[in-house]
Amino acid sequence: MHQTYDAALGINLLHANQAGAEHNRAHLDAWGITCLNIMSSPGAGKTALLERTLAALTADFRIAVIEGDMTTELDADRLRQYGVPVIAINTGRSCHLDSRMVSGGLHRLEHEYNPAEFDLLLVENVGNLVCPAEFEVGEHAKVALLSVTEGEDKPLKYPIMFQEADCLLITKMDLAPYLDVDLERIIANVRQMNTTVKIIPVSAKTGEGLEVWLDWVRSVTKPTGVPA
Ligand SMILES: Nc1nc2c(ncn2[C@@H]2O[C@H](COP(=O)(O)OP(=O)(O)OP(=O)(O)O)[C@@H](O)[C@H]2O)c(=O)[nH]1
Ligand SMILES: [Mg+2]
Repeated sequence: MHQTYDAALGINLLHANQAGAEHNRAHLDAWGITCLNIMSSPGAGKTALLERTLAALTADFRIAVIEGDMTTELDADRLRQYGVPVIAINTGRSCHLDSRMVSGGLHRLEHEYNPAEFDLLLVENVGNLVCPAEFEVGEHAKVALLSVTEGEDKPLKYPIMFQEADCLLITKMDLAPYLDVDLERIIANVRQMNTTVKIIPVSAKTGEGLEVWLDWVRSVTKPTGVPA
């Protein structure tokens, strides 16, 4: 039996969230910060990618992180080791960050630092391939990760994430030789959903593809602050 979905309630929620996202983006624009919303299913490698990204880019850009997890500061603590401000947001029972939560994070950034000094805000969303794609937080671009262990069909089964993404990283490429996975099939399925998304196969373990990813991040980030 199908459960009925209250479409009107869903639309109202998304509408309110969108207004908050636009408000957040106006603040980010005023501060000269580029914001990337990084999303994937649990464990696809978001934090591992951010570790490699921070290691490579903190010399050139002033970076802050908002780390969304239902509970714990485990990921936030991993990223704090790179010497950047990491604002942890625990979403409790919610499976995604929303614009109100991120607004709270921006207020904390504003309270503790001079936000105009930052160039780049990396938001690690809660691990979930569905809801984060629908709830904008004020980002300038959406980055989705899909690991090779998840199966070629995921872009077809979870279309919104792949339709919305500006950049898609196919992660854990080092594991591909051990799996029955067809990279060309993954890419073809992503292309069915999105003809323009930038697709980058990467491995946080071996470093494969990371320069292409870092170049993409550089291309969307304008340095305005003073490197620490
Ligand atoms: N072999 C391999 N393992 C990886 C790679 N990237 C991440 N992992 C492993 O995958 C697991 C999950 O990685 P995380 O970076 O924590 O994934 P996440 O998407 O941040 O997970 P959540 O925040 O819980 O959703 C860890 O055991 C990582 O070591 C990779 O490129 N290759
Ligand atoms: Mg993580």
